[in-house]
This record gives sequence, structure tokens and C-alpha cells, in this order.
Amino acid sequence: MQPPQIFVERTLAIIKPDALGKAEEIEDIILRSGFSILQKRRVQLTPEQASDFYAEHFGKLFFPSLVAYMSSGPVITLVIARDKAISYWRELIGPTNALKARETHPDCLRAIYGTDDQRNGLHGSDSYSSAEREIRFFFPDSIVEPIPVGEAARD
Ligand code: RTP
Ligand code: MG
Repeated sequence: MQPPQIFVERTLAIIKPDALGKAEEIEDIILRSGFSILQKRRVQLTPEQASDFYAEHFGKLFFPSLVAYMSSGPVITLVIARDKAISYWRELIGPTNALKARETHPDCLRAIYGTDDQRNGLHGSDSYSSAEREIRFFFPDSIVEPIPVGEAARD
């Protein structure tokens, strides 16, 4: 009999410069939240790389300061996986504005590890296509199709 197929999903998490000092603690929370950490890189983004990564926001008022913030120090990029990884990670990190999050979602990771409306500590891909693009951005050799759990064991 075939084992049940449980599909896992991958997403890209980034521990941003203002939360880097808490990286170990955050990685521990990621693991305790049922994610596996598949890949991890510590990266110092250039302003050009930060602009490319956040290209969807080009032209917005906050774009120059977002680029300056994301290239102001090292970040840790992580490919993390579990079922419904994309929406679950977004839920765990909480709203974009870390200051408002402290009032409305005090337990979310941005409320705890973020600083303000811009320096919010953590990133999460917002859709399957974003996750695919963002994982390739940092891990160009990565395969992004979901892998059914148990498949590797059958090969
Ligand atoms: P992210 O992409 O980093 O996971 O954040 P998000 O989806 O919650 O928010 P998004 O709208 O994609 O914004 C990207 C990042 O830009 C900065 N930001 N600053 N000052 C502002 O009004 C403002 N708005 C957004 C934040 O660092 C945000 O995470
Ligand atoms: Mg976003």
C-alpha cells in the first residue's frame, strides 16, 4: 500500500538586519512551529540586490529607505517547509507595521522582534509565485515544486 501523500510547501523567510541578533531564537521558534529549515544563507545585500528583491515596490515613497534598510547589514535567508508554509509563516510574523502589530497582534514575531513600520524584523513570501521567485533569488539551484512526504523513501 502506498503511504499517504502529505504535500509540504516551501516559503522564503528573511531575518532582517534589525533582528539579526535574535537569529538563533527565531530559528528555534521556526522549528518549534513545525517547519523544517531546508536551506540557510547569511547574506550582505548590496543596494542593487535589495532593489531587485523588492522590485514590486519600485516607485513607492518608502522604496529608497527600504533598500537602505535591507542593505544596512547582514540578513539570514531561510527556505522553510511545512504544510501551508506560505500562509502560516505570514500569520506567524504578523502585520507589516511592527509598532501597530504590538497593539493588535502582540504575540506575532514582528511585534516581538521588529522595530517600527519599516524595520519589521522578518520577511515572508506572500504567495506561491513569490515564494518560487524569492527562493530562486537566494538559492538558484533550488527545486521549488512541492515534494510529497515519503516520496524520497520510495525511490
Ligand atoms: P515583506 O515583503 O518584507 O515580507 O513585508 P510585507 O509583505 O508585510 O509588506 P510589503 O508591503 O511587501 O512591504 C515590504 C517592506 O517594505 C517596508 N515598508 N515600509 N514605511 C512604510 O510605509 C513601509 N511599508 C512597507 C517594510 O520593511 C516591509 O516589510
Ligand atoms: Mg511583501
